Amino acid sequence: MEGTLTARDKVGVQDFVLLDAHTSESAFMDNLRKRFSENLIYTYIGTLLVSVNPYQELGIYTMRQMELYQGVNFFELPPHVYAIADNAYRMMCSELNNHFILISGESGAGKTEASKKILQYFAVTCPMTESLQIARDRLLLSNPVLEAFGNARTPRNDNSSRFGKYMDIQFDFQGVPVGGHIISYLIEKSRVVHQNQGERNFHIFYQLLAGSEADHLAYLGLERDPQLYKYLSQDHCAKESSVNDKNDWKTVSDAFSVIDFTEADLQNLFGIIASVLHLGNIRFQEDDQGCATIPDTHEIKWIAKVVCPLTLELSVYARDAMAKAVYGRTFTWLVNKINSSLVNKDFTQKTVIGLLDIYGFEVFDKNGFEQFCINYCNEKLQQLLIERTLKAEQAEYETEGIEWEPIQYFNNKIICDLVEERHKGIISILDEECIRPGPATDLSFLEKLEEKVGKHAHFQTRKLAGPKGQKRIGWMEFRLFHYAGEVTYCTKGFLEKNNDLLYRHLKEALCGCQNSILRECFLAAELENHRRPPTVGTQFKNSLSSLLEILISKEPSYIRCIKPNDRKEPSEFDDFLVRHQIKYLGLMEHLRVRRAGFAYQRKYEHFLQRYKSLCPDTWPHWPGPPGEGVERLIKYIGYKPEEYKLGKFINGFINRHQPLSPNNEEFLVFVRKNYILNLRYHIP
Ligand code: AOV
Ligand code: MG
Repeated sequence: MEGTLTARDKVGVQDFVLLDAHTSESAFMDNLRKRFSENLIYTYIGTLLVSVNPYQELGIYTMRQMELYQGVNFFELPPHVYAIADNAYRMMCSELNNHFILISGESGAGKTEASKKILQYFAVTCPMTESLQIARDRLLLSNPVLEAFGNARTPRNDNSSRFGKYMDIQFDFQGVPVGGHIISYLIEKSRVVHQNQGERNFHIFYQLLAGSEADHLAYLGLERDPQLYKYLSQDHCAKESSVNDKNDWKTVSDAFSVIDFTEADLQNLFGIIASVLHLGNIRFQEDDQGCATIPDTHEIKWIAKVVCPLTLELSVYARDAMAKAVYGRTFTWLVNKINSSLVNKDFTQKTVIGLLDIYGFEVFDKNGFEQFCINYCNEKLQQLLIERTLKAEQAEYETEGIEWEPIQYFNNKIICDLVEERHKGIISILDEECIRPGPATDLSFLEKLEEKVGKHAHFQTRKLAGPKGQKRIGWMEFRLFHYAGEVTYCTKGFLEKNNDLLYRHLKEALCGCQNSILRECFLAAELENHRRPPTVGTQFKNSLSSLLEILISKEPSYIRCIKPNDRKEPSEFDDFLVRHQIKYLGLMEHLRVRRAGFAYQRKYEHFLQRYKSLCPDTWPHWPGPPGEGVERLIKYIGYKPEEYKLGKFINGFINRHQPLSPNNEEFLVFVRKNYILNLRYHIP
């Protein structure tokens, strides 16, 4: 039929499951590209949402859109991040359980934007009482504050998250948002003292200089021009057109007043930010004995307002270590402070929706300890996704005795182990080098790696490089073959950053200083504790493992973000780049499992509760075991046998002779993939 394009030809299908049975990667790509060119950035794979960063405002996040998605069945409207949010919310309300929404994808793919849209959706659409409006506002306004202190420009993203963020939004039994809690993960504090080509320091420094009143700046001893500050002028890109520091300062200041920060808090907080800038401008000179002296004590005066006394023996290293420690701990203080304003003690029975927005996988020209941690974190989340979708789902069919043709996928557990395994993984090897007596260096660490994991299939160094023709690896470098691609890391700085030590006399100075925030951050007890604190790598590993525990106990929703091009350009769809992401995100495998599997799975009792009104036998109440009620219900609706499967009744048989027990939870109903689409028409 030449010349007549059907809607489907033009805009593709909104759920990849609806593509032809033997979908190839090219067909997948075609569908995504087609939709992207029509500004349709969202597509489902079943209930998973694939999102392509449009790099432009599309007008799809209006109040009207939010109202549209509210309480509507998942597949009835075009795919949207609001549908994911709404679905999680409805399920939480009806099943009274906890959920999380995991947003993943590489740096610049749109995770943070998605998480903000979700939070806004809840803020606007959830029921609200007057007394709880403040809780809602605080939840919303915690975002600009944390972004100011925790985000920065990188070559990949002008507003790149440099910390990981997990936020619980807490709801009461009526679905009213009543409070929240934020956990932050490893902020990249080295950025405070050093930025690579094309990067900036954290936004807050520029915002303060650009937006603050003249007399406030004078009070802090600061000038407006960021170029005057060593920590802000390393790459001459202090002025970044796409970031509006002056306006953002206004947003952040307004937010502070809502989140319960007092004048004194703010004075102390910006005293610290200013002192970090002054600290960076301290210059040292060598005297006759080879010791460092400070020729110009101008800056010291300003810092001494905060920290006193400073000795003259500071080296550049100590100076930078101090700036990093001060900033890092202040950030933690900030998160705690925000948390205390989000606490709501009036509600004990709460359910939550957790939002996870971390730093995405990243590869730069030079990759250090920070990229190593960030990419390891991404491996862990990919692992969680695999475990919970590809692996768990297939295993479940097996235990439920449902026929199944296994689908192969790459399991990145092997890379997680390479990094984190006890006594054997890279983090353990690094820790050993950090604590062993004798001279350990970044080079000796590399040699240990070669000795201990040199033969690992996902590891390489120059010495043990694989076949010829591969990209060069430098003398101080090692390469990891991550699930998302290869990254070459330079070991320079690994030991120091993992140790993260601060000279004792600096700590003493900070413990005794006037600034009450710093006094909270640097407790005197720390000076008396002579045990070595866990290294940064080990702390991060432990915090990720607790994060996974938090997530595993909740019902998941997934958003997979894709970056359409490397130039931050709208309407540009780089086939090579997108295809690579589809591959490593495992989207084809996910589609195969989804298609062969069952689109809709619910525990018997939940299914019955939801649909019992469709059948006179089960309405208003089914007296028998839920599994039998479900059987009766689907027979009545007229499902054909090939359109659904019921999970094993093993527990059912036992339960029939026993009082109802939590084991009833094990009953599962599997409904054939397209069926839930039809089912909705039956709903009265
Ligand atoms: P990220 O969170 O995934 O990267 P962001 O969410 O910060 O990426 O997105 C990067 C930029 O892309 C944003 O600043 C927006 O300009 C644009 N963008 C993303 N999503 C949308 C959207 N839905 N509509 C319009 N523009 C969008 V990182 O934090 O770097 O991993 O560490
Ligand atoms: Mg982000």
